[in-house]
This record gives sequence, structure tokens and C-alpha cells, in this order.
Amino acid sequence: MEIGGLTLVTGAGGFIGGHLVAKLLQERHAVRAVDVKPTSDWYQCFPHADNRVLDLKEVEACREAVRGAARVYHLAADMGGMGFIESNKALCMLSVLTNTHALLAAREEGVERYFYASSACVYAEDKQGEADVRPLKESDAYPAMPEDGYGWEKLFSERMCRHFMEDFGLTTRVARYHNVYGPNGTFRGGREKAPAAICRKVAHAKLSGQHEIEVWGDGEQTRSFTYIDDCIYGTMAIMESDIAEPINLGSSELVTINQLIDVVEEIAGISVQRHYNPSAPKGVRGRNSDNTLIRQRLGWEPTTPLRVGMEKTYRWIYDRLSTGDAEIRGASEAPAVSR
Ligand code: GKE
Repeated sequence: MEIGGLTLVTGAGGFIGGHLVAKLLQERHAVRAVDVKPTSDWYQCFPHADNRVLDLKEVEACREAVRGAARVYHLAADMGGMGFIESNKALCMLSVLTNTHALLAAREEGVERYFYASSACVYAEDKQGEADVRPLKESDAYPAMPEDGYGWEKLFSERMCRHFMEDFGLTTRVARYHNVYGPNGTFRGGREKAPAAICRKVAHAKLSGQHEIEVWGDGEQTRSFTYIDDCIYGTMAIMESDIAEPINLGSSELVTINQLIDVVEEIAGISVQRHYNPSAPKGVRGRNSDNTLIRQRLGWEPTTPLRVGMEKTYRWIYDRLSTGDAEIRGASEAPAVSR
């Protein structure tokens, strides 16, 4: 017997979307999973979900996706790590079409709650100029100077969610994700983020016997990395909360990229020579999540230690590289979900 009404997840073929569908099904929700990619290209695809391939830049496709849904998790976006968003600013901004059309359709359908996946890329760049960065509070998004392209789309879409709530009464919830990582996500091809990229490079070094890797930048830039299980738990908690303003959803464990590499070397059991490439995409110098608000409002914050999450991520990537498997699992491989 399913719980509550139908839940729509857009971007369901992607990394975070796939994990969210899995969790919702596990908790016995009825799920419609939508992505623009064919299901054979989804990281996870579950037979028990109502899986649909739709281009949500089209408003009619959004109307079909939203039809009958009580809740919408809008994760669909054309995005990736720094290697992608620095060189695809227009493509990233076109994601504004999907959120705008999804909001229109959700309002028309009378959806009960609408979650929008925003990003730490909305934060003002002048607050992220030092490696020893002060953790970002939600108010640090203004005065606005977000990441070019992608960050502006995310910030604009946050405000669309706010005004659809204020003017039309649609209950919207917004979380700003801080560099989410974990298994069942991309680790090669250009859209990968640093955790998966470093796992791939070290795993390849181990498998090839060539113990050297390229590192983008000088390795002293800092980030916090959020394990996928924390992201999913926080996403579902924020959806059901009374938190009406955008809120950080991120780890507060700040590390340099060199320290990230140290962690992966220790997991892999090898050490690698590091070739630093200062001309590679770098993004901001430092970024960390201030979790004061989420602790106050939810009595919780992401706590999975980087070492724990990276062990799971590295093992998954190493296994794929060593067996030559693709990273996508598609409909055939995804684990069956007990109802
Ligand atoms: N992707 C990647 N690949 N990054 C590397 C690599 C590598 O091989 N080697 C070092 N880095 C460095 C990058 O130069 C950057 O300074 C840092 O790791 C993190 O890069 P990233 O994971 O690609 O992306 P960012 O954290 O800079 O930005 C991402 O933030 C997310 C939200 O926190 C965005 O690309 C979005 O994925 C998202 O908004």
C-alpha cells in the first residue's frame, strides 16, 4: 500500500535524482521518475516507478510530468562540476526553462509541495576568495554575485520559487546543495565533480601502475563535500519542513583538494605524484557550509565523515573501472526495490 499521493522527481536519471527515487520507493511512496535522457542512460532506473522520458524545457511536457502529483522534487538541470559549468554557461542558464515550466504546471495542478534543488554556486564570489574561508550563511547570497551562468540561473530560480509561494500560494522549499558526492554518479566524461574525479584518477593510477595524477589548480583550494545519503535525508526533511527560505544543505567538514587526495590515497593504498595544472577550471578559492540555520530548524546537519563517504565512492568507481562497466546502471542493473 503506497503512502500519500504521487511524488514526481525530475532529473530522476541523474546522480541525486536516482538516489532520491530509490529512497522514496523504499519508503513506499508512489513515484513518477522523469528525465530527458533515455532510461538506458539513467544511473538508476526502477521498474516500480512510473518512468518517463520528457524534455521539461517544454511546458506541455511539464504538465504531463506533474499531472496527478502531490509533491514535486525538481532536480532536473543541465549541470556538472567546474569542468562543465565554466564552459557551458548558456546551457546551464537554459535550465531556467525547466524550473519555470515546472512551477507553472505545479501551480495549475495544485501540487501540495514543490522542492527546488539550488546550489552553493549562488553565493557571492567575493565571500569565497580565501582558502581559509568563513563558512557561508544563507544571507551571503546577497549582494548577489553568483557563479557566472549556472549560479545566476539557480539564484533566479530560487526567487521564482519564492514569488510562486507569495503570489500563488504554492508551497515551495529550496535547499542549496554543497558539492554532493557518492556512488552511482558520474565520474568521467567532463561533468564529474572533484570527489569522483579524484577517485577515478587514483583508481586508474592503481590499475595502470602509473602512480601519478593531474590536479586542477594548486590543490590548496578548499571545499566541503556532502555525502549523498545526507543530501537525500536533508532534501526529504526540508520538503516536509516549515522552512520557507533557501537553506544550506552541505557538510561543514572543510578540506583542501590535497587533503581530499590524501584521503583517496589512503583508501586506495597507494601514493601518487601530483601534477598541478594552474590553467584548469578552479571555481572559487574556498567554500564551506554554515549549518547554524539547519541545526536550528531541523535539529540535524550532514555529518557523514569525508573518509566514510569517499571509501564507498572510491570502491564503486574502482569496481567499475576494473571490470570495465559503465557508470550508468540503466533499467537492467538497478537494484530491485522491495515495496
Ligand atoms: N571536477 C574536478 N576534477 N575538480 C578538480 C579536479 C578534477 O580532476 N582536480 C582538482 N579539482 C578542483 C577544482 O579545480 C575546484 O577548485 C575543486 O576541485 C572543486 O571542483 P568541482 O567539484 O568540479 O566543483 P566546485 O565545487 O568548484 O563547483 C560545484 O559546486 C557545486 C555546489 O557546491 C559546481 O560545479 C556544481 O557542481 C555545484 O554547484
